[in-house]
Amino acid sequence: MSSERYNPRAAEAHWQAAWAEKALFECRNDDARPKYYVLEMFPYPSGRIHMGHVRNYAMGDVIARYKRARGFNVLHPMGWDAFGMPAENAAMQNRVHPKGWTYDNIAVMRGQLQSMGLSLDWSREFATCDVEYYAQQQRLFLDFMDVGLVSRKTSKVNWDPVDQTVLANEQVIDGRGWRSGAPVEQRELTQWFLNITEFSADLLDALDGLDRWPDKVRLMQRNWIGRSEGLRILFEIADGAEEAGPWLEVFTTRPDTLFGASFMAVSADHPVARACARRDPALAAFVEECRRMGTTAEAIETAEKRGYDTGIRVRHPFLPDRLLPVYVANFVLMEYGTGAIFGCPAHDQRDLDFANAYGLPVRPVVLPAGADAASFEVRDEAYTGDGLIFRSDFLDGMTVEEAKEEVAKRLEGRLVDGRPQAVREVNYRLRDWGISRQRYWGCPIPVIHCPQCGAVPVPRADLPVELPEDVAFDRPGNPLDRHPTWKHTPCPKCGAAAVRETDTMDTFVDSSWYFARFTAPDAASPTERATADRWLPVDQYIGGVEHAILHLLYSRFFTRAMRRAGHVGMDEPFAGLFTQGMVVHETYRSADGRWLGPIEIRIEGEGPDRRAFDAETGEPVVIGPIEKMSKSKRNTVDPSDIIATYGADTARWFMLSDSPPDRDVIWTEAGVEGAHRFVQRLWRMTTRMAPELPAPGTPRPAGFSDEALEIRRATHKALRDVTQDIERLRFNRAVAQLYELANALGAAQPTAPDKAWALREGFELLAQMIAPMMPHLAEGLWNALGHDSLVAETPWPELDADILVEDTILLPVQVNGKKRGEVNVPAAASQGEIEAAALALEPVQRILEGRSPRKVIIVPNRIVNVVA
Ligand code: ANZ
Ligand code: ZN
Repeated sequence: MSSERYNPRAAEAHWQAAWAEKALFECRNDDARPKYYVLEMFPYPSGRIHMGHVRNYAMGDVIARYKRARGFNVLHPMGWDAFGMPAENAAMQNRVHPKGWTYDNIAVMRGQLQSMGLSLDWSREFATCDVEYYAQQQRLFLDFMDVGLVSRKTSKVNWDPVDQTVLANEQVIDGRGWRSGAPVEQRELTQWFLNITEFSADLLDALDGLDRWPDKVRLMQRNWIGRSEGLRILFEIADGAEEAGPWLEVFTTRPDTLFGASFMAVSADHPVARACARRDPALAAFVEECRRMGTTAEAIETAEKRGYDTGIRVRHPFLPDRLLPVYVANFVLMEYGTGAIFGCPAHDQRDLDFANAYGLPVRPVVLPAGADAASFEVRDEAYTGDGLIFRSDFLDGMTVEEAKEEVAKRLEGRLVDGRPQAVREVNYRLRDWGISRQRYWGCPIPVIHCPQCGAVPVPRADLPVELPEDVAFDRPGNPLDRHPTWKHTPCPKCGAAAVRETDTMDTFVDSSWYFARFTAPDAASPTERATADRWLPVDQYIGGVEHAILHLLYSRFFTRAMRRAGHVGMDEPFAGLFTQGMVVHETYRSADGRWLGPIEIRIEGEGPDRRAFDAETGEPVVIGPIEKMSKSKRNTVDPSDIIATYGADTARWFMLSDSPPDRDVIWTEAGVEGAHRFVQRLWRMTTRMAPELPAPGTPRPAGFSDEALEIRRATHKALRDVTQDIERLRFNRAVAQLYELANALGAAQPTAPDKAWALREGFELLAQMIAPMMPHLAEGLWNALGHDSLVAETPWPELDADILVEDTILLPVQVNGKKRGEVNVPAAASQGEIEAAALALEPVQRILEGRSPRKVIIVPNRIVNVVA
């Protein structure tokens, strides 16, 4: 069989069966070896895996296989993030049940992942829509209630009047529902919240300790949590509505700009706005209009800044004669700070836009370095940079920081109506997490609403609250809500007729603790505490940067919440995080603007002469920019097609080879073919060479010729570098090293016994080192080299570092005047190192029998004399 072409299809199935038969990747919780938990973000069962999955899981599998070979007890599980809208959309469009649709998709995708030869522990697999999983999630919800992390509040939501559901901000596109296209309304709804803001400070501070996370992800989290240090200041109401009260309280992060204040603004929901609206119908209309506006950051940033003068005037704290007008403004949120601000147009863009629209004064008070105080002006662009304070009385000449402190100190020390006029305050932009969704295909919130007792938790003994299966999707809205029987149930407290909560949980809840569940997927409680504590945190988490904010933040919150409820003993779920780049591909468009897929076109020529044609009609096709693979642009390549044609190893190898793993990788046909040629070459080289090599386990020769040493050097240099590259997740560099080693081995011939031995070592190590990336081929090569064991259960090779020392000298070693051997030491080795190397020689140790030598005499560059 030796020089036949390698047949990946047959070989891959064969080795997958061999691994499965020995259950090599099932890991045990009671294994005493050190643990290593590697996890890739679990997929949504959309129907088929895409190239992004292949890349993600190929990387995780390199780590898993490598760590296993290094002697770790590796946990590498897989599951399904299986609740969510697409299943319901499919139900509405195709009249299939969300459950059937989901589990069918899972079956297809499981098969696809298995064809990749991933070293996954399938015995731990679950889907978040399994009753066993969401039952435990309901238990967690009740536990979180008990420890004070659940609340019920009204909040403004984006409401899609056609689909009759709440939309996340991302689902509102240009003010319309992403699915229905209907104009989105703002509604006040009572919803369930998880109190993530209890941990704002800790979630922020602990980012510093996550030193194996990318800086950019930590920065994104920091910005999302959005800590700001500021001051609450009371402004005296000098003139205006009685009902507004004597003081207006604002929150500011820039008290240094106080002398530049030219107006005040309050949110449409602020009590002052409500009070004034009662006597002013025009203001009431404006307030209504503001409420309809979206609450997204984008809506607020992009909307035209508008306001309404209430007629109220307040007094500047340091300038008793300056009275500032109070507006109701559409860019001030009630949910942040105090819902009221002072506006300093010169140094805040929103304030400037507003001031320019309403003819309010613009007074610069921060002077940029090098600017001229007499002529410095701000017109259309606010100056938000640093500088020295001017035109500000006692603050003049101070830095921004000094001025902030000075204003704080003076106002803190001034009592008004018996309280300080200002207090320092830290604010966070992070909001509590509203988890209610008016959807069917999610985890039911385990609560019953009783007319007498209010919201009553479902008793734990009555869990799970199971989703009913007989639901109809013929109308929009939540099928749970209009189910004839499901929601009716007696109150667990008083027995009165009551109704179930029909909202289900945000699917981000499902993915916030699955990594903990994998540690004991069959436990009768959310976790098995001791087991979870042994496995967590995940040592290496890998996924797309699109989850850098919400998923990771929610998981970090959940871990803290689970700790408070006694389910885990740590705060942070992921010790190491890696965010992989995307898989991108050229795009193709026909003359009439249709997108064409890579298999629908034919390429001719190369370089500047490269042209594309419609494979069917022969019409010319425009080659467009390289973009993220997406169905809409049809520039996707189906992993199953690639695996069927070239095998999983080729796909994995190519995914790992071309670009650094955190960058985008360009999928090209030529690249895949190149990878496949390498697979064939390795097979050919190894099977041809194997018969000429000494048997496995042949003792190492006493010495090596220069040529043999050269082979060994290439081998061990590759081992050293590949090991480091895998440890540092630089897979593309590891791949490059392996190409180089293959070239070196391919050029050598086993013309003498020492060279043949060195070649066996080289080919064996090559097979072992490609195993994390191309596990099937590696088994084939290992087998061709005469082993009946599996590479997947063979330890990582030992590095022979000595032979890598380029400038070495060979020193004879004598014991009591008789030559017993030689040591190969770096030319620059110290006396101590030479002595240690000499004493480590096997014949020397035999003579010493564990005693220390009486004396070691080293004649530099000549000889080592051991006196025993
Ligand atoms: C005066 C001022 C002058 C401000 C200046 C900024 C620049 P961060 O950093 O995000 O916390 N603000 C306060 N509460 C607000 C609310 N409810 N809605 C909208 N804006 C609000 O932002 C704090 C700044 O945002 C505050 O500092 C306040 O404007 C505004 F040159 O006060 B500042
Ligand atoms: Zn009751």
